[in-house]
Amino acid sequence: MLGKFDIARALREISQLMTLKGETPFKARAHETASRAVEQLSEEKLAELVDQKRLTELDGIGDSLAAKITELRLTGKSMYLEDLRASLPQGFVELSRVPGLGPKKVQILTRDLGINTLAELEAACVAGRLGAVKGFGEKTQANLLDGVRQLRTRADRILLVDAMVAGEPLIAWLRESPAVARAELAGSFRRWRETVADLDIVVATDDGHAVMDRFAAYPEVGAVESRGDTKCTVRLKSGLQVDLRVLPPADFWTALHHFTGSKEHHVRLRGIARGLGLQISEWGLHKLDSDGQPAEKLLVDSEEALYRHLGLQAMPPEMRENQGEIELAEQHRIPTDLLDEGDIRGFVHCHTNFSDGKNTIEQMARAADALGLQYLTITDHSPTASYAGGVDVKRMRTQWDELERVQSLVKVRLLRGCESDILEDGALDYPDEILEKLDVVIASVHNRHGMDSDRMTPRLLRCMRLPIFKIWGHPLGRLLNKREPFDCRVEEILDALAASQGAVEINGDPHRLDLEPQWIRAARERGLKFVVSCDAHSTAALGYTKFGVHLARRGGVRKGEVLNTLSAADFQKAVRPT
Ligand code: DGT
Ligand code: CA
Ligand code: CA
Ligand code: ZN
Repeated sequence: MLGKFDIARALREISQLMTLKGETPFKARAHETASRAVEQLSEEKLAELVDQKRLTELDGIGDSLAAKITELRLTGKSMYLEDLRASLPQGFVELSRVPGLGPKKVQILTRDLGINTLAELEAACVAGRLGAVKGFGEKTQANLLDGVRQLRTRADRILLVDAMVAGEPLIAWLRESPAVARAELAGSFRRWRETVADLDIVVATDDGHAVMDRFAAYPEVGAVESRGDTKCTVRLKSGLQVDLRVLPPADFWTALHHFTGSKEHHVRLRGIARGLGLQISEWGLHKLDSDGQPAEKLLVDSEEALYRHLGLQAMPPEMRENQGEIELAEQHRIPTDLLDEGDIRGFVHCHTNFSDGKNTIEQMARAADALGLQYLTITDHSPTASYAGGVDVKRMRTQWDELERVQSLVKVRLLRGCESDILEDGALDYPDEILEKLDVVIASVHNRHGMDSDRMTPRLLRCMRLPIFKIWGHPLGRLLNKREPFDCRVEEILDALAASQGAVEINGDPHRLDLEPQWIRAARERGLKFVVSCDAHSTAALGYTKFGVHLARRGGVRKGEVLNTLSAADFQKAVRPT
């Protein structure tokens, strides 16, 4: 007899296969909706509805869906699903996930080249065998090869923002259990890494088994992969793995610290501990006796306490990568005024429906008001970014009128800005007389990312040296899991910017998170100032600022180094020096 999660999963698979086969979207959606309805029932309620043939009382479940659910419940399978699976070539589902490869094309590849797996598709692309098939040019072949490789890296690590969407409700679910004294997400997630391989959760409890039962019963869990006395690993339906450790409350802080990592940071600390006759592990901090065996256990009731025992200054998780922070901690030079979410007073990089944003200036302004920020800089795209509806000079003037109108309605100070393309030769995309009338100029590369360093470096150098204050927007142009940072001599460009007038953007869009910490540190060494931005294309995306703040913290950025922690008046002066 199948439980509700297995039934829900089968219904979801039916929905997915229907979509792939090109059936009417309505039918696929009905199965998806039914799968959610089943998931939300208690097991008892499900049994009752099946027994009493009352499933059709549920919203959206008609006779045919009720029959499928009953069949799944009673026999463990669905003939409909089996037929559906059999009607699709082997490997069909996997291959359909490749961007640019629709159901029709998959069928052709399977029929003409016998391709059934991603690996076979990759090999065929590399060997140039697709060219022989009608409808598959050389360009398609190159794109599909890219697609396969993307799919592979994407499967490896997911974006932090997606991990958050998966992890936060799960933590909330655990905290609802009376057995849980404390639950926290650890690992790369807690260190705010831009991508994570899996989620790690640490729970303090006196009843580990109750916590693991609760964990395994989480509705999004697809399978329990392993379960022991202190550790349980599950895979969510999305494919994401989650590791849970349960410990007695007294060991919580050393365990949280251990599973926060990074491993490299932790290995260094263990070495330092040994030098002091101590041993740290997930199970606590112990003094070693004369035989080198753990003896007395020291009290650790916070992460600060752990660092204190080791003679080190504490630091937040974002910095724990063994990239110089241990040396700083030894010298007590970890900044005590690291940038905080609450320090940000203005949004600097925001798009509206004048270019490719979803919302109007007024909606963006009201949202900024609601969030209590002091200023909002509207920075739509410039004309060369035609794909993004770049704003020409005439419309720029219309925008200024609109800014004036909206300003009379809102509290937040509205500033005029632009995100100007850095053209191929390094020039900006507006005439000087327009640039001079703007409060804020962000200069970003949006095309020709593939230039080699010998062409990209001079392009950027020329732009950074322009005698106007510019903010270097999403500096290296990376898109996480999609596009690598472009190739250029970063230090040289930072030198040029430091010698001119300008600041560096730390872009908080979770698909970008650009600049990386190593380059943030390089910019700081040159005394450069930053703006931490959300690069919002909607009111909801104003919230991306927090990702920027934590990225900045990974690079050790202090509040005083960030221009948009200033008041509106001081910010305006800083970005428009006279
Ligand atoms: P990820 O999952 O690749 O995004 O990165 P992490 O850092 O979350 O790595 P993960 O999940 O393998 O392990 C979580 C933490 O557990 C890690 O940051 C430190 C700790 N840890 C795991 N394995 C080891 C180990 O072999 N030695 C030490 N010292 N710590 C470990
Ligand atoms: Ca992890
Ligand atoms: Ca893990
Ligand atoms: Zn941009």
